[in-house]
Amino acid sequence: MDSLVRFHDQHPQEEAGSLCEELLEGLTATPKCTSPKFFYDRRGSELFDAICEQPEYYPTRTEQAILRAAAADIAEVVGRDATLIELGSGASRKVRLLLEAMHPACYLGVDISRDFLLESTRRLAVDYPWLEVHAACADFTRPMAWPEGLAGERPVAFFPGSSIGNFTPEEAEGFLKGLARLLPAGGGLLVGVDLIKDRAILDAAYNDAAGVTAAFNLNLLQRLRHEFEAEVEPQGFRHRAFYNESASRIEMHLVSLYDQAIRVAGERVEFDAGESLHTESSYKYSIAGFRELAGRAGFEPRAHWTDRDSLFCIHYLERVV
Ligand code: AVI
Repeated sequence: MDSLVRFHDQHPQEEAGSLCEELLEGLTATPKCTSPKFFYDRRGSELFDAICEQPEYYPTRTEQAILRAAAADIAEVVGRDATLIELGSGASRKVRLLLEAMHPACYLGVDISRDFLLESTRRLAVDYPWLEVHAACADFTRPMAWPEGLAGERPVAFFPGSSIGNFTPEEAEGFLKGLARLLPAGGGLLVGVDLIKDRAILDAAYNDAAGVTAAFNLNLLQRLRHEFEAEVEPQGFRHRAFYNESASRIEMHLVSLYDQAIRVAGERVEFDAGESLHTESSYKYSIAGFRELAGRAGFEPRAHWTDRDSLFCIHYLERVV
């Protein structure tokens, strides 16, 4: 085993069959939809990283700038010696901006992608030799328990990137309620949330000029071909993303360019010309709106940090019992 990282394997059993069922359920629904989780095969994850580098896609660099500028302040509010738990830790890049200032008793990275998780937590352990590093391979969107043997008494979850925006508000509330159950009174949540703003900024962020977001969206069809025996021509679809103001969300769609039938896992799925497959929603919140949602889930707002242009917000919420 690894001497630098304590690894906890909580990965659910192979679920290819149920993934396929879930996919077909969405493809045969009206209107057609798929969960954003289907974006993230290897290529999809690379394309998402590339999206974060696009000049129009402000969330990543804005959140990083807030973390950099507010790290000392955040540490003061959150306190030292917490058990810092990063949900969907991926490359564990953003948490680096907090570690020195927060000096947690231990760090736990939680991610579903085992190899990626091990690689990035190992790097963290090398770069921060004073830090006790744990890694849990788990699907944190499902009920889970913190692994045994974590140092520190006050768990603080870190959920950056506005990933919470890819849940519907009802799902987000359910997710936060589940998280609240895992936190004792005084435990906390540091969460990055994209703010409601001028639609031109939002529309541009999801329609970058280099076409990376379009490639990310269309890559879903390639994944269906490789992993779900789909017969589908990606050239038969186009990327569409727009801000739906009444629902406070960006919607991403793949729009069929003509009448066509595709096949997924042996099932025939028909598209009319112009019909769309809704592939992702990215909800945006006001500061007050997100606080209300978190309040319904058992959290109380303690502090928040935003950028000068009010593009993005990091909330610190405490578990109240
Ligand atoms: C991962 N998530 C927060 C991104 C977002 O902005 O909703 C995914 C994304 N989709 C298109 N661009 C980025």
